[in-house]
Amino acid sequence: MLEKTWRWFGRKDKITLDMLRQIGVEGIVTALHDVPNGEVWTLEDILDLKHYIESFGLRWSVVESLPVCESIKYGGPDRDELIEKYKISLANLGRAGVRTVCYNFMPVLDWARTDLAHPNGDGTSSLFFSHAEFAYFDCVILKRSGAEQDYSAETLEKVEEMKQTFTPQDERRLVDNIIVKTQGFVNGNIKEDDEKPVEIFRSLLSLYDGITPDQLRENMKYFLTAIMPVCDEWDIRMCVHPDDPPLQILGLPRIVTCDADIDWLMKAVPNPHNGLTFCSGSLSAGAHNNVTALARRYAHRTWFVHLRSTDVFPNGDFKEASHLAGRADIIELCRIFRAINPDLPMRVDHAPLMLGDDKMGYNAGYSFHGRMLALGQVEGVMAVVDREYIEET
Ligand code: DNO
Repeated sequence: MLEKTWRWFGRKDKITLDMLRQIGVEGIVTALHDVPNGEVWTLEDILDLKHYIESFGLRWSVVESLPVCESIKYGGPDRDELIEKYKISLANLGRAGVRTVCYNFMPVLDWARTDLAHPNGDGTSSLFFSHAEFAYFDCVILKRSGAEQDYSAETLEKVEEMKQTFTPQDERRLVDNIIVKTQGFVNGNIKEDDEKPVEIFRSLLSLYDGITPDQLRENMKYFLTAIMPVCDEWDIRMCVHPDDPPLQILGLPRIVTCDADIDWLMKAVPNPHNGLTFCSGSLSAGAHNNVTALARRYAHRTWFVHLRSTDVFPNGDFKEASHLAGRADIIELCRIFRAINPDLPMRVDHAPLMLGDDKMGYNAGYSFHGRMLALGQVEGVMAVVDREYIEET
């Protein structure tokens, strides 16, 4: 069976390690959330958190994330210095025996959603992405030059309609959802208490003026090539998280969105320590991706699995689905990953808000009851898949 892990946000997380061991979690996925981006993770801080996790009979299985600074992504003048610091943090993780490291190479915005509590009709709610609302944010709030060219006539028509009805509160909610609430807790660029998030965001976007996807690719290859010797020395498995959603947004270059992108990345740095976080939810949100085919193709370079699924609508909007439905066939994915590596760490990713989760102030996507139900569902799937595998081999 894949290792059952859970994303935990550190000692401040309202979902405690004591709760997690009661629901069958084996491994913890976490980060030194209090260390600002770009600063070294000291061995002392790493060991302190590791020992805390172990005192509950759990293990620190995966780092999510050791964030890559913007300057490394766009190739700023201080990138070599930042890469050196990144290498020291990696070596310290290696010394402490925490050897699977998730990161992403998405410029400015980590993941994006427009609605964090889209009603499902049964009293629960899920995360949702609306192209029209995103376009409204881009064209009307952000006022990005040339933004209109990136949207269909149908989407722009909806934006015009929204202009008639949207209140300042609606606009504030969109800003919060797109660049504040989903970003702060992932050590993103915008913090919950930033007073002018839109202005900060605009200046961050401008860092990428003139950076093409090919340039970003070169910068990613440069970064990976530079850190591989440390990864080899300490057996650190780097696993890039795909872009979520796997689409071009806000005029930014995005380079981990599809089969061709992943193929390029695996070949550009063929070292097996350059691997993937197979996030079935993110990949499934792009109608161009066949998630099962991607898993078959890249399971041998996958060091961490996020299980989640989405429903994608004809206009491209998407909603996060049950772990047993939607575009990602989680049953088949469990078969594929189980056959390649039964010890692979797996976490259920975002899940609905249910049974009072909405009142708890959890980080967007990271409910307790919703994720617990999802873990139960996936654990059941894994138990069956495991038996199938043993009987067949
Ligand atoms: C969102 C997460 C991402 C992920 C990072 C990895 O819920 O899946 O924020 O942690 O992209 O670096």
